[in-house]
Amino acid sequence: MTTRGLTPTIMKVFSGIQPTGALHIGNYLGAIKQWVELQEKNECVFCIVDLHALTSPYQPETLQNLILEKAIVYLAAGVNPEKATIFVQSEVKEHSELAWLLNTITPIGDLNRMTQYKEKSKKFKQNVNAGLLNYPILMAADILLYQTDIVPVGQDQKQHIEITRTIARKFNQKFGQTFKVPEAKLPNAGAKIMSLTQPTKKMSKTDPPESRIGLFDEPEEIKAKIMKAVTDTGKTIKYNEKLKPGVSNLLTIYSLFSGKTVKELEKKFKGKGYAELKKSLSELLINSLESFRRKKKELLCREVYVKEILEQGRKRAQIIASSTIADVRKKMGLT
Ligand code: AQP
Repeated sequence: MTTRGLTPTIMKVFSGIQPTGALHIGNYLGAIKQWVELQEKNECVFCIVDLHALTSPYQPETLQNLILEKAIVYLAAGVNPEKATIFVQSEVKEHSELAWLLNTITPIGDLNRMTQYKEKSKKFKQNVNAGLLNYPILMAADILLYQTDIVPVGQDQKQHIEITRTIARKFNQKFGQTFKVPEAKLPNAGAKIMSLTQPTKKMSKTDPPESRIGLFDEPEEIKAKIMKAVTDTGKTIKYNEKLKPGVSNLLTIYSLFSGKTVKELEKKFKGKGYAELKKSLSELLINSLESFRRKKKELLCREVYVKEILEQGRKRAQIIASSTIADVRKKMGLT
C-alpha cells in the first residue's frame, strides 16, 4: 500500500488466531507466514483470540494452557516480540466493549449471511450460540481498535474483513470519522490450503487429524498423512484445481515450502507417479518443520519468559485500545 500511490509507508497490521485446536500448515501459509514477513517493516499487533474460541465447544480447564501454547507457537513460527506486539484478547477489555457498541449498528441480516456462521452452525448443531452469529462483530472490534491498515488472513476470513469494512464505514458515517477502513491481505498462493482427505474443502483445525499436517507433527505422522492424502485415479502430476484438486493441493504445499514454482515441480515430476511426489513432499515437510518443532520444545521450558512477553504485549495493546475506545464512547454520547 502506498501514500498517494507513491511512497511506501509503515502500515498498521492486526491479525489473530484462536487458541483452541493445533495449528496446521494452512494457518501457517495463510496467516503466520505473512505476519513474519510484515513484522520487519510495519507496526504489527498479533492477538490470541480466546474470546472467539468460546463460541465453539471447548474445555475451560484446558484454555489457559492452550493460550500459553499458542503464544509459544507464534514465537516458534518466527513472530518476534521485539518487532511485534503479542497479547491475549480477553486481557484487553476494550475488545468486548467495542464489540457490544458495534453490535448496535450491525444488521442481523448481514451476520446471517456469513459463510463461517452457516458452516459452523452445521458443524456444531448442538451449540448454535449467539456468539457464533456475532463472531464477525468481535472480529471487527479487534481490528478497528488498533486503527488497522491491513489484516493478513487466509481466504476463509475475507468475508469477515468485508463486514468489518462495512461496519467501520457505517460508524464513521453515523458518528463522524473514527475508524480507519482496513483491507484484507491474502497471500498470492496458499490463501486456501485444502484438506488432505477431502481436497475440495479447506484444511481445518476442527476436522479429523489425518486431514491436516500440524505445524508440530512428528516426522512419522507427516509421512503417514501425506502418503494417505487423497489424489485421483489419473497418473500425471499436473496442477488443475477442478480436475485434480488433491494433486494440485500437494503441488501448492510443495511449492510454498520449497520456493519452487508449480511449473518447475510439474517438470521435476514429469513421468513419475503420485507415490514419488508424496515421498518427496513428506521429506520436504519433515525438514521444513524441524526448526518449528525444536523451537517449540525449547520454549516449552521457558514459561516465565513467554508470560512476560504476553504481559508486555497486553500493556502496549491496552494503550492503543483505550485511546480508540475513549473516542468511540465520546462519539456515541457515552462518558
Ligand atoms: N486451510 C487454510 N488455508 C489458508 N489459511 C487458513 N486459515 C485457516 N485455515 C486455512 C487462516 O488461518 C488463520 C487462523 O484463524 P482461526 O484460528 O481464527 O481459525 P479458522 O479461520 O477458523 O481456521 P481453522 O484452522 O480452519 O479452524 P476451524 O476448524 O475452527 O475453522 C486465519 O487467518 C485463517 O484465514
